[in-house]
Amino acid sequence: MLHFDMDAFFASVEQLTRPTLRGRPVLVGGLGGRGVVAGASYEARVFGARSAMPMHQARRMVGAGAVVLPPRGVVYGVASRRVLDTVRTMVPVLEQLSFDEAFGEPAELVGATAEQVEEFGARLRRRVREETGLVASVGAGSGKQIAKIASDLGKPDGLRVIRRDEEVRLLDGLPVRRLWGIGPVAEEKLHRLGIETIGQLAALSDAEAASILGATIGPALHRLARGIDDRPVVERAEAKQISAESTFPADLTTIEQLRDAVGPIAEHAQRRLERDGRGARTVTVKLKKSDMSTLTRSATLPYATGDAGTLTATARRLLLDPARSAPFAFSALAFPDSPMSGRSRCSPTSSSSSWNCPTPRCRYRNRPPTPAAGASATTSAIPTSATAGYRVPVTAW
Ligand code: TTP
Ligand code: MG
Ligand code: MG
Repeated sequence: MLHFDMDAFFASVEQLTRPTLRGRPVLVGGLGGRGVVAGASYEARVFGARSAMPMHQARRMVGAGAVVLPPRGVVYGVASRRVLDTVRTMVPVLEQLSFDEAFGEPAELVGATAEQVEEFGARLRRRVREETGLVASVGAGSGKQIAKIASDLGKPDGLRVIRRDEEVRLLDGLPVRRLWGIGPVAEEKLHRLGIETIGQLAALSDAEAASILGATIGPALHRLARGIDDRPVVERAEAKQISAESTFPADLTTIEQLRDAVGPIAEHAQRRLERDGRGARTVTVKLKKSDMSTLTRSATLPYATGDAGTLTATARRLLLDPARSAPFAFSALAFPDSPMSGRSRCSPTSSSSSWNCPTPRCRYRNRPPTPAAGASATTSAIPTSATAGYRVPVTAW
């Protein structure tokens, strides 16, 4: 199994496209007061700057030489496709994990020696470098888990092949959290029992692992901990929709509150869109009323965009005034569609209060109620105690 992951992807694309930035500590991310670092060049990491760190902290660490840039999602998307296309010339079937990394199992490496795998990995890295100007680190091992750990160990600008006989020793010493599928909750459970390393988890019996981690995933994690990982490479369809939702502790009762509430939800979805290097054409706002019924409104832009201002403004235009309609309990915002894909299911027609969905059996087909009319129809179904306003939960999926 091979795994590649691009080195400092966002920052490297910036350095590639703006040559004066080469060799300099580049921080890509939010520039505002609460902005965080999306990507940091290795020159910036020397000072301790990392992804997900508050930008002001990273800036302070790097000092006056820091180059701080806003992310350019569309450019990273183009670079990502170029990298993937290049890798596919040598590894036709890829399982993409994010836009800068993927697994592959090239047929010509079945039964190969470690030296042959090393030669192949070096060739792959060279080709990516020549075709895209970007650096990929490559890892190889008997399964996905080990290959991903290997590419990490190879960084920066490296290649690491983990042989069968090194595998167990290497896995045993790593913290349990490094194991696929072990999140903070499982980690906490294991820590409470004094199980800190993958080796300690591997040493449990099957029954013990199942009782701690659950009968569904326990046995699978236990197998991974023992270095048994036969998961195949599976090409995935790209996610077509990026969404964010929010729940509020108290109902929202005014259009101003609702407009304010949409801001952070839209930004959250926009950041994820940007991380994927994509844009969206269709913006959907989903509102849940106090009676738990939902209302979905969409608008399709003439072009795909990743611009936060445009996406947020579009979402805000789709809102309904709670004063003129039934209160909402929940609100969600989705940016369906990758840049090139189709149109929304329900689009506002001439005005945002009148809809006519092109889909024949859609509930919004030929149904253009004004918000006020829609409101009166639904308000009657809401218990009086719940009509106070909106309560908006956030979930991301
Ligand atoms: P990573 O592959 O995790 O990181 P990286 O490519 O910057 O650095 P390296 O792999 O060499 O350690 O993520 C790829 C890109 O995803 C990264 O360049 C920026 C973006 N990203 C975020 O926006 N937020 C994050 O928290 C992380 C980890 C990455
Ligand atoms: Mg990377
Ligand atoms: Mg990555």
